[in-house]
Amino acid sequence: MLHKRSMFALIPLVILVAFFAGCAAKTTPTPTPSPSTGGNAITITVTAAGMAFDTNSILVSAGAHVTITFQNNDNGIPHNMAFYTSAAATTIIYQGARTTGVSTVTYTFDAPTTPGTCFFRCDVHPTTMTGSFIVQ
Ligand SMILES: [Cu+2]
Repeated sequence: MLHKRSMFALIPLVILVAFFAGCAAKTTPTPTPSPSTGGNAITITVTAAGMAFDTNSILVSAGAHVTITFQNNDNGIPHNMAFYTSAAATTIIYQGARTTGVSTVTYTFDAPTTPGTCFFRCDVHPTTMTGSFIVQ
């Protein structure tokens, strides 16, 4: 009688162990999404030399994670890259730190999620160093 009762007591325990073993086997680790490895990342190099950018147009996808390597080759002269929603330069998208040449800085920011033609410039030379920041 005592032996029979022990057997019944064991059954739920066996089921419980089997249940947890099954869960563990079926559970696979879920990869953690990383913002920097999204399919919408772009890396650009822009050079400032002779008081000018080497490009007057930068094209990115909407919402792209943008990395810009900014090379300032003008010895002793500060430049930066700043991105605005329009040429009026009233609404900042991203304002890169000024850097005095010769130097290199890296800027990272997310492009607007709405397509459109925006604007970039050097804030130190806002009338001569300008370009279109095209979000598509
Ligand atoms: Cu400048």
